[in-house]
Amino acid sequence: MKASAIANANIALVKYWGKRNKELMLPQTGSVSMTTEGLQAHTTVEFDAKYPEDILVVNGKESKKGDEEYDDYVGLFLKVVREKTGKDIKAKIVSNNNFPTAAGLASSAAGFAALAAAVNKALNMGLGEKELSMLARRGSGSAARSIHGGFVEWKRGEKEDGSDCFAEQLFPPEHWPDFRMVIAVTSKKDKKVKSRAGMKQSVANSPYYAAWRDDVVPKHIEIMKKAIAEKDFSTLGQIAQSNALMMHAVAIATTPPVIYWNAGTMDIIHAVMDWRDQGLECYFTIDGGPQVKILCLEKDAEEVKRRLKEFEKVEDMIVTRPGSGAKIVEDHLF
Ligand code: 2P0
Repeated sequence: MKASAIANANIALVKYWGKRNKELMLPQTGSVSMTTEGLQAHTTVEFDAKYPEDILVVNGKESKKGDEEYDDYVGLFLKVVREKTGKDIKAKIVSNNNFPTAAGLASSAAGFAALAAAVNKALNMGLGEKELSMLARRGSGSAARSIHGGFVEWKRGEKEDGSDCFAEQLFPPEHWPDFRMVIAVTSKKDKKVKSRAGMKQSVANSPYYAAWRDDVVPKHIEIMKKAIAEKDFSTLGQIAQSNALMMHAVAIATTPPVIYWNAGTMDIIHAVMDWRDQGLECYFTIDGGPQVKILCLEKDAEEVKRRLKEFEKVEDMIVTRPGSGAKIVEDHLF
């Protein structure tokens, strides 16, 4: 009853910001993402009666029942697994990320996609990709998307029980091999407001929430899917950038305000717009943290990197491309 899996983080091109059902982790809207290559979580899980209680070790930091990290995330997820399988054996979980956690690099997406895949194998649950996506969703909404590689749509679904709420691959990574994201890391510190809390507040009181949910996202999803299918980079970039700004407008207008940007974020936003005016075609997107992800094509990635290097506030740069979905590996972490 031991298994390991790896999964990559995904970056949303049309964002998920808000739930309609907290327990089942059902989103207010659908979303579209790209699974990255190499921004990876590697997770090993073992269910064994020798463990008196669940133990979680993420990037070397241990937590268990009573700790926020366990209670609010993995503890809730294991409860779902135990309800589904009827097995109440305790587990040890070890997970490592090769990128900064909790700073807007979607660490929970990669982590829960890897954990869901590993648990499916360890407990012999026999879940197919659709069910696996729904299981990952119960750990963290965006994890539903990291089950798949390439370009992915997480469907909102209509049913109250969540049985039509899962992610599907739109196109595999090979569809667009010269697509790139250059991630400018402007801070490696943990963010103050987790996405989960921020989006909850936005649904509750952002005056722009209804417009985001009813007007913006459904329209952006349709345009985005067509742009991906046609490899229309200009349309994809414009919509991704506009969608990110609108999500942040919703968040910023929340009480208390949810502001993820720092001074470095702002500098890069302006720079990217200037570069585009000068003929370097690139666009930005930003998630629940201060990092800026710059979308470009392979031919321009080196130039984007070269220009970013001139920013003192850029602590690190990561270049990624469309990557693969969650997979089982034989390499156990303990
Ligand atoms: C996204 N984000 O679509 C959006 C954009 C952040 C900004 O999904 O509560 O960690 O675990 O479902 O998935 C981050 O939120 O939140 C996220 P939960 P999650 O990528």
